[in-house]
Amino acid sequence: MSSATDEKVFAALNEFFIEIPSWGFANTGTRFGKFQQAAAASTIEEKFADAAEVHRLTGVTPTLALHVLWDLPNGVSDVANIQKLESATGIRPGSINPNLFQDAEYKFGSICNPDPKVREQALAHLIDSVEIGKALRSAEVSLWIADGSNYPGSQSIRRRIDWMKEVLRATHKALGPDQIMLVEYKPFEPAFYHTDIADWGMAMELSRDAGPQARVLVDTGHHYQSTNIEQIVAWLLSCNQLGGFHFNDRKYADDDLTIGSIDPYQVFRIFSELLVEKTLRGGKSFPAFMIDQSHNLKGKMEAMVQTVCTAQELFAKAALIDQEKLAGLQDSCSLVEAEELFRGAFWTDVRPLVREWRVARGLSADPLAALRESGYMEKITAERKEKNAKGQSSYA
Ligand code: PSV
Ligand code: MN
Ligand code: MN
Repeated sequence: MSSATDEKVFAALNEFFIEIPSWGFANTGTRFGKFQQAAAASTIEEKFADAAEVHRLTGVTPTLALHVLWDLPNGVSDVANIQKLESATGIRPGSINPNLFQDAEYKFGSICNPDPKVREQALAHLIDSVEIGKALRSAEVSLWIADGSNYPGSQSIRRRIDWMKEVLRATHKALGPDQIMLVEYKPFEPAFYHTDIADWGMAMELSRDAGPQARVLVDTGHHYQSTNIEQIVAWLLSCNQLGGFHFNDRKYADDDLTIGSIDPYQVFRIFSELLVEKTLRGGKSFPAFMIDQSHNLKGKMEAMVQTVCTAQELFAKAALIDQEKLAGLQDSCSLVEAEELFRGAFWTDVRPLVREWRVARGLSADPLAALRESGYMEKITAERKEKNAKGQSSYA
């Protein structure tokens, strides 16, 4: 590899940061059951400690996404505790994720519920989440709306659009100048007939309608099979509506598997679109990169470190693409040459270069090996096993 290419990849890696989710450290499961892991985090203190360890090892995860109900169950009153943890660990609170899907009153929806009182309650929670974000100086408020219905004719899709627009406009009004409201979409689950925000078109319309500080959040697991996600990314970039990503991989539905474990080429193609924006179209910054995974079989610490390293490697591969040369080949319709250039970057083993980049920053060349050697997992297993055996968790 030439040193100019090395420098290009190093420069790209210097700009690569990815947020990790608090819920990725907690005991989760499937709808069939929960497998308790002895080392899982069950308190916000433990989640911050685990996040700090991932950041110490990888150097690229300075922020932790927070889920309001799970991490700040008392809402704004819990802000002081989060600030204390921020000072103690150096990990900054990341995106604030309101929770409008768990409480019994949301059985028939939250911001789309036919009952105006429930919609009001949902709006109050969204505004609380915005206030939490302000107090914590966190930029993103990430909205995933689980609303939908299970049977045709059982709900008015049309009226629910109006209700949703009203609430999202009101939420946008509450934003501070440095905040951004992200609208996430998902085609199904928990609802199985219609979901109120099912795809990027709906999310973009809602985001545009809500106001200038709203954007779309793309969760890679929230599409039908074979959807061309990089094309959605290109469109959102073109419309200046891309706000962030929830990265994960899947084989079947919203499986929340490790990034790139099933289809690494897809992540590479998404990163390539983002790098085109940056290198050829004057893009100033990347949208927010966030992980949205919860592992119920893999150890949580190992899964998180493995995820971050994989994301970095796929980003480095995409940074190898000579985008100017590729644009020339595309213009001359040199199909095979263009494809080979693209594919060639994907098949290049960048791991030695990423290791070099880590060492140059005083990090361990192999964060996963460093985690295993650090004794951290043994320590948290010993500290937490009794509590976890009793089945306590942040979901309790
Ligand atoms: C829903 O499937 C989702 O992707 C949303 O982003 C939630 O906030 C997250 O998972 C955790 O439940
Ligand atoms: Mn998500
Ligand atoms: Mn999801």
